[in-house]
Amino acid sequence: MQNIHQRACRKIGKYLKIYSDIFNSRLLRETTVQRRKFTSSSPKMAPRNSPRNLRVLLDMDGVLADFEGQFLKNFREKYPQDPFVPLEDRSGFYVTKQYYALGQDIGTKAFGIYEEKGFFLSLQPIEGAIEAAREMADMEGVDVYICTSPIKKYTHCVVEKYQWLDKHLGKEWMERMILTRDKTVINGDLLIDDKPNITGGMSPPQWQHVLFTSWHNRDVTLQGGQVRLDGWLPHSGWRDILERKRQEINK
Ligand code: UMP
Ligand code: MG
Repeated sequence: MQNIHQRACRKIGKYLKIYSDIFNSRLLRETTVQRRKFTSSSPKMAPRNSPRNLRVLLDMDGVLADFEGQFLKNFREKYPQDPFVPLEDRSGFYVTKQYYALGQDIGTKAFGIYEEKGFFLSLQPIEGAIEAAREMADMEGVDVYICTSPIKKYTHCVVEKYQWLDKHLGKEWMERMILTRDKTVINGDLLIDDKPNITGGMSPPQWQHVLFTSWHNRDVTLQGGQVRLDGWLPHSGWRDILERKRQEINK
């Protein structure tokens, strides 16, 4: 009786051993596959200390497109009898604020100028801007994005900003477009923008502000980590600003 019992136990033990061998070998195979899966994707990851691309955010109005010049031209053509603010006398970011100071009705007329259909599409490129944007986008180690705020009355503005980019820089630039009323939450290394105080939900923002000189900000004192850029012509030094930042982020 005891013999039968011992034989049965040995048999069960043998089956258990076979089962555990199968189970362990499957487990081992799966783990190896998992490990292989992980290691096969790792060559795509950048090696630890390899330099990363510099991310540049480019504003449109006042940096690529001449908002101020077109505004004045249209205002004077539409309201030749009304007082206006010559570009040399512009101060403060909001052109409408300065026109409201000339009279409530003048301010309302000023608002209407850039809310009109066709205004944003008609803006002339700022001298050297298109060439600089193209060159920047072609630079190795530099990623360029357009970062622009539409007006609240967006009907024409939003679509015309896309059309403007398509017209002057081409279809492939649609991929670079960022439309936002809050630029502080956008991730970048440099923001090239003519607005002196850019505030929003993220304080401080991740980017360094390159203040692009415009009529309204000529006399503004730089603050925080701001640097100034006086236009897009070769002597303006935009390439040096980018190069310095690229070195800084890869230190
Ligand atoms: N803008 C106004 N009022 C002004 C001047 C400009 O609403 O007096 C708008 C025009 C642009 C926006 O859509 O502000 C400026 O956009 P950025 O250049 O900051 O992206
Ligand atoms: Mg601007």
